[in-house]
Amino acid sequence: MTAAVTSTGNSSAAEAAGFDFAAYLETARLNVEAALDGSLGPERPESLREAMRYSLLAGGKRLRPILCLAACELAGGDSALAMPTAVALEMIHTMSLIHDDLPAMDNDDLRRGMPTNHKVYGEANAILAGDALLTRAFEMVALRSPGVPAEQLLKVVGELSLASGAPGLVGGQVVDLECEGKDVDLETLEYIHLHKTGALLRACVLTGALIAGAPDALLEALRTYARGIGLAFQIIDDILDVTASSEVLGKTAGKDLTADKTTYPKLLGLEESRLRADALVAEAKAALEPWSAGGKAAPLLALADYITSRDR
Ligand code: GRG
Repeated sequence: MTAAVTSTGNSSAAEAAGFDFAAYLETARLNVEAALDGSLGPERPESLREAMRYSLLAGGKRLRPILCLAACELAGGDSALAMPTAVALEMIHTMSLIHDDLPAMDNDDLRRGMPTNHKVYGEANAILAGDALLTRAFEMVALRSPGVPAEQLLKVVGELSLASGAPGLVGGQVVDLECEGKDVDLETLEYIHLHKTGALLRACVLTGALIAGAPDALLEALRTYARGIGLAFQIIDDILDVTASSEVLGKTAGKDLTADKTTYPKLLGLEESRLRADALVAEAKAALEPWSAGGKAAPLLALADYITSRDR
């Protein structure tokens, strides 16, 4: 289920200091899976609930909710209080995957090792299941986050809105679609990925930290961290698209080439792309250095390494 966490490269430093990242990741993932499983209530009609659950419980690395929980812990908070927000983040992510796969967008038929939502439930139902997941995400925060002060929840709602809408995923997706088949420079590519991929990863760490009442300086450090891991994540995604199989990825490999998309390997070559991803992860980790005392940052540091060492 999880990618090969035993080959997490630089996280061996954290492991040497007594932090077992593989165990951390697996425990967090199981907790997230349980929370996701219990997150959908009496949605009606049943056909809508089924389509929502199909994609939400289809697996995936659960990186976004785990980042949220880890940031909450780093800021000294109780990660149980952040779980509804962690679930909300995975709902937004899942929704974006459902819509991304639609014929009007990337037109894909494989996701998380299973037929895409619209292949199973039809296009209209897939659009609506995505819409319902997106709105349910906000319900999770606003109405199903006991124990978190309203002022903090309001900030969380703000971050989720920024990450989802025109300033985030939607904006990035529009530019991405507009650029298909065109020559794209590195600056535009970075814009697309900071919005399509980076914005939600930033919301993950910021919301987790906000729930813990983190000071501004830590929020700023987390923004820098998120920028680094967001871009690195996408560079690795681009690399895996050309080097990994559909079977391992659980989605169609080689898609970027078919769709005539500009990618980091296309602009920089594979070797240079990997070096860039490594440098971005190093920048991300450096931002957390002042907050690393007592090993509190170990999960986020190891998660940054995991992003570049993952195989899917
Ligand atoms: C959010 C309102 C709203 C609309 C969505 C379709 C769309 C607009 C945006 C596309 C966003 C998108 C699909 C970006 C790609 C991000 C990415 C690299 C996804 C893969 O993430 P992984 O590898 O996947 O974490 P798993 O399956 O492991 O969760």
